[in-house]
Amino acid sequence: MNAPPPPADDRIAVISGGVGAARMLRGLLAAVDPSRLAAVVNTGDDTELHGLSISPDLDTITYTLADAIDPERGWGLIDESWRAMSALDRYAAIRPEGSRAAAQWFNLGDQDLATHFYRTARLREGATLTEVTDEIRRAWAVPIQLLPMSDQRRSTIVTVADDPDRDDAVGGPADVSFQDYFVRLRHSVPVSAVRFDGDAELAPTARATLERAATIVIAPSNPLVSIGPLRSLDGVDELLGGRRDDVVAVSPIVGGAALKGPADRMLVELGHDASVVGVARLYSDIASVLVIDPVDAHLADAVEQTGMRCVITPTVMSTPAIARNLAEVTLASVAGSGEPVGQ
Ligand code: FO1
Repeated sequence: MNAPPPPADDRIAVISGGVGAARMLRGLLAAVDPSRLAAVVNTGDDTELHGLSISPDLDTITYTLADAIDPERGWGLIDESWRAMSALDRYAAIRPEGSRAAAQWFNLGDQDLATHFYRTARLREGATLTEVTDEIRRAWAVPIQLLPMSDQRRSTIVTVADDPDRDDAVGGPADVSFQDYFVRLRHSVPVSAVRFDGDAELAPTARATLERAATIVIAPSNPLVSIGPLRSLDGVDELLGGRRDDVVAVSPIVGGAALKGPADRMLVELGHDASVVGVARLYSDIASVLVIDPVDAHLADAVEQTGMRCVITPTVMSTPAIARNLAEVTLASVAGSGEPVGQ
């Protein structure tokens, strides 16, 4: 017999990718007390370069909530310098053929490197990614809980039509890591499949948070490669499906386009609709509400035909006031939100 579900607390768990989720979290921070917020963050994008453990989505959220993000790029630190990257020129010039040392396609700023040094050293000392993430959060005085989805590696692998840089010069489909697809290939090559590799489980703190939080928000992140890795972990879809009435998703697609990144193209290439209806079909088993932008209001009936309730409010977070309104409307749309929003 299954154990009875643990009692809900008053927290809000936010299932998060990178940039879109970070902006949504900023809106939520303006709307509710920070002690109520916990982000469960994608680590499928994590990579290892120069021997360093890099967690881009965790860092994007940390730097955004610390007001230290570069606002133009949406990743990395503001007022960054790139001297270490430039110094790799010397070694790139003598690197033997076939060596991947001194890689320069993934830009690590001088100050950002300190985060990767710390994370790598602590993981090597035996700390879990959940512990290290909390330490980095404290160092940046981020006031909400940040939880990696897993303490083990679950890597997003993208099958691309061709990888022009690969060694064998044969051409044709190739499996590459998410950062190879996103940064090295500038997400400009067609994708024919996405899978998630690695024996990983939902981290215990992330699990307890998803089980107990009063409300679960799926942030406006790429449903396939930012939310998909968490959903690929054992038991997650069952957990969310069992709490469907408390789960609300915000569409990352507005007017048929992704606000950032390749989500729109990727949805089409992988056989989905690049529209709020396509997003609703992906989420209807695990969430009861989809929040969409007014430009998509004409698709509200089609969204509701998937079995989700549709809520319409501006979702393009171009100002703090819009982000806060989106947070408030999102929370008010689901039963479990409990108390009225506001501090
Ligand atoms: N994105 C890029 O487009 N180019 C980069 O060189 C790059 C470096 C980088 C370094 C650290 C970091 O935390 C993020 C970085 N990103 C870069 C962003 C990252 O690839 C994406 O934001 C996510 O993985 C997609 O959510």
